[in-house]
Amino acid sequence: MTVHLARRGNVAIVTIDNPPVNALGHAVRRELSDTLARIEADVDVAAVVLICAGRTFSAGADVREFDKPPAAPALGAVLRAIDHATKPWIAAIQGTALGGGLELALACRFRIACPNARLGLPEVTLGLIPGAGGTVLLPRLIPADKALEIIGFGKPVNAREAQAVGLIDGIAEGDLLEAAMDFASGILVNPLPPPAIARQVIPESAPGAFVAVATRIAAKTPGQHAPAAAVQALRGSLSIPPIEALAAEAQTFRHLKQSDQSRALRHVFLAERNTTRSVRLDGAAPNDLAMMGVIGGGTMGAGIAAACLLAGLSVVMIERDTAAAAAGAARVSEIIASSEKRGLISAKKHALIKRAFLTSDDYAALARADLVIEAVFEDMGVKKQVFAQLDAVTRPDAILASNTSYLDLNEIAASTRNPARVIGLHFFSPAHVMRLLEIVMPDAAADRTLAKALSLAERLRKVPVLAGVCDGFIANRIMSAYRCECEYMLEEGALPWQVDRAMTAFGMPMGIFQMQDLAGLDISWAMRKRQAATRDQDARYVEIGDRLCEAGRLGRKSGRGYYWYPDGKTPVPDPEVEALIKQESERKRLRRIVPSDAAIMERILSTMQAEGHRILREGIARNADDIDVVMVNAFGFPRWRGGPMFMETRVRTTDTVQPGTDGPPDQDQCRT
Ligand code: T1G
Repeated sequence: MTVHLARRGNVAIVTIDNPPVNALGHAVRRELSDTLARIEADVDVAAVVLICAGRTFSAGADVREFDKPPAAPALGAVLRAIDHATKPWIAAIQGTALGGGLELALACRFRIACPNARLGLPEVTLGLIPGAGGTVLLPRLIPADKALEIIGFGKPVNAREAQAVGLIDGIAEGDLLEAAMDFASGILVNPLPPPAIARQVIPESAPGAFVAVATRIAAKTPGQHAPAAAVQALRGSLSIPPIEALAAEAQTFRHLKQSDQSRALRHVFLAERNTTRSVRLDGAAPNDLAMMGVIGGGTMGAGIAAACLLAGLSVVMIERDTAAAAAGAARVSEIIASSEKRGLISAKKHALIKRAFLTSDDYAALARADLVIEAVFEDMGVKKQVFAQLDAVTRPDAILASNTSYLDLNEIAASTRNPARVIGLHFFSPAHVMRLLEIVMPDAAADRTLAKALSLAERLRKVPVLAGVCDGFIANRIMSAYRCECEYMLEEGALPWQVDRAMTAFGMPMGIFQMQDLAGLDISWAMRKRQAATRDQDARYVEIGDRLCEAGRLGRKSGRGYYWYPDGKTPVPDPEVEALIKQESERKRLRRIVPSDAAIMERILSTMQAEGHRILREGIARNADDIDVVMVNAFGFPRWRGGPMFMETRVRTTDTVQPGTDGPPDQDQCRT
């Protein structure tokens, strides 16, 4: 049973109990429908309280059912029956009421929520629009522009915001069920309002407000079908009878559900939740970590320390001297202050964080740490020295982690007294924001070590992806491969701004050359110079980056790189770079042919896919879905395209770049 019925006086209590998030799967829909019929037939029932068991109200339709044949009753049918119930239903909301879960609450005559509840219609994040009446009922409860804001952006609102716009009828302080029972007894003495479906739509809250929201939605979601469809559905439901609007909504929903973009978004949603499904290990629970050590207070170390502090962990940050420790502490304090300023934490939480944070230049301060992460200079010698000191001062059961982005973790582990407790935790900058965490597994790492790392990932609400030890693990290795392919394209006829334009038109947040200018060209230049002696002289090697650095063009920080930055931040195509690139083509006797944007993206995609297959063959990634999760979360590969591996196997439509099938030959020299 997933739906339970109880009675208290003349109030029926309907409880949905379908862990973990009370998704409205087939069993729930069927039992809810049966329960509604029983209540309608029961003359002793005057009102109904609908509540969910566990930590949250319903999170909506069951995402795992979308690719199965529809099973009656459809959610819309169940909700329309509740709309027309002769006894008023009161939705009592805790946690989140999302998607079909909120639509279920909208079908109820009243809604009350806990103070920390969140309510939303996030269907556009799955490439859909609400499919059970959300676009029809919501603008009959709140102003049309507010309804469009919620549906078009897919972002939940909190209980107070919901009450302010009229989405809920009250906030339940204290026990939710008791508050709902009190609310029920209160409504029975007054005339009932009509169900939302029978009300008139509420006009926009100010002239032009609806169009303003629609304009923002279009600007924020270029290339995406669902947000545009949401605007159209809302606009329609304001001007046609609800029955027609429901039919139009259902038709649009069915169409979107079959679309490549929705299948891609649902793929990423589930893939992000499956990265560690079969890796669940005993030996560590999320509350098994209390004190963290962070070695290094630079950008990465400060970001990691801030992420841990914001997750409620205490942190000891070690730097080489008091001045560096103070600078690191200042970086952390700036991040935490910004979090409070943006309303992400309260002043009280900020004060607690301050008390949980210690900086020192003495490793002895790490004596009680449960897990220590080093984020020092990317040099094997420096890292071995750090681990030697950690060996000497940390508890024997403490986990030692490196944030290295490419050094050999097996070599680092082997330099310690107990390699079983060493692991890689590769954060992406800014570490307190980026959700991806590559958990890099040295050969000797014990299960307990991995369990602790997974526990930290869960505590930090990161998306953990397991990676084997290799140069660049998964993310940076694939990025190096397609960066190299883009440099080939420069020699063969493309220009940086054309490649970057093709990438952003595809949906990437930034082109590869603008990204390199942002990171600084000198870092990889120094690495290439270090590796020059061992480089395979017969392999293709692009010298454009070297020429740029030799000319003092080190990227945005020097005002010039692949681009010119006249104002210090806006990239402008630079004729000098064009001339330099053409000289390189001429020196290599390469005839320049300007490629199309589609050809550029096809080469980039096929390079990502070819490197992804190598990574799978070498066992560096556990499956192709993990690679998609990495590319979406590390480099902003557009979620609505699913990831390079998804595109290769499951997308065959004209509106996307047709990925090549045979990737480029091995290009080891490119990974520098
Ligand atoms: N269906 C099935 N499983 C779901 C689910 C869903 N809607 N939402 C979450 N899960 C599973 C998830 O896979 C994981 O499983 C577990 O619950 C915990 O999730 C008709 C058609 C609710 C805010 O888009 O936003 O309704 O790994 O790790 O971080 O118009 O899950 O434990 O086996 O994310 O605490 C609209 C999606 C659907 C909400 C909880 N609803 N879910 O976050 O836990 S379309 C959504 C979330 C729809 C209607 C349309 C989050 C959460 P496992 P989690 P969390």
